[in-house]
Amino acid sequence: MHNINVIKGDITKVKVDAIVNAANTTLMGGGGVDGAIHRAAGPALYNACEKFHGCPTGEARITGGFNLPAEFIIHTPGPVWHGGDNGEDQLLANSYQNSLQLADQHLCRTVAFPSISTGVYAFPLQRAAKIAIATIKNFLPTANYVDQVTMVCFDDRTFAAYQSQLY
Ligand code: AR6
Repeated sequence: MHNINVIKGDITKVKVDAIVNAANTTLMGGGGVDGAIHRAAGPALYNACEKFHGCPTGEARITGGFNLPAEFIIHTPGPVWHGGDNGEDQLLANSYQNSLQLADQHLCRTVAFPSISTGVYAFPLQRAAKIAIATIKNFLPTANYVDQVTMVCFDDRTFAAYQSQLY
């Protein structure tokens, strides 16, 4: 009923209308999935991101996909985990919600996310997975175009956490 699927893989290889990047507020690249996306997309992505002059946590910005199979890349800085009493849950939900809204505004049907904030930013995995899946489930019935959302998990532990939230 909900068109959400969870796969294990590398998000730079996924052919969807838009992939989401777990960026930082500079939007100028970094490690983790952000580094992988910038390497795979090519240097033109850096030039495109420069024009935004950064992005606040929980908001999202869109660029082309350049050398990626995806048509668009949506960049969102998730929250850094500071113990959970600093608005982290809401900011993480905002990252998913604002990314999905931007995808829908750009007429995207298929969107893929990495596990935002659960790497370098240290957001607890189960808690992040719960927020991510709930936000996507709530969004889908309101969408005009987005009808398939894929969580692309890089390792078994992440895959298991998101998979467990589907049911
Ligand atoms: N495909 C899918 N998932 C991946 C890939 C990939 N190619 N590579 C890593 N992951 P992280 P964050 C997973 O640290 O916690 C960057 O430096 C990874 O295993 O990339 O939001 C930014 O510039 C983990 O499950 O993002 C920021 O400074 C998940 O992606 C900061 O890190 C997220 O881990 C953002 O930290």
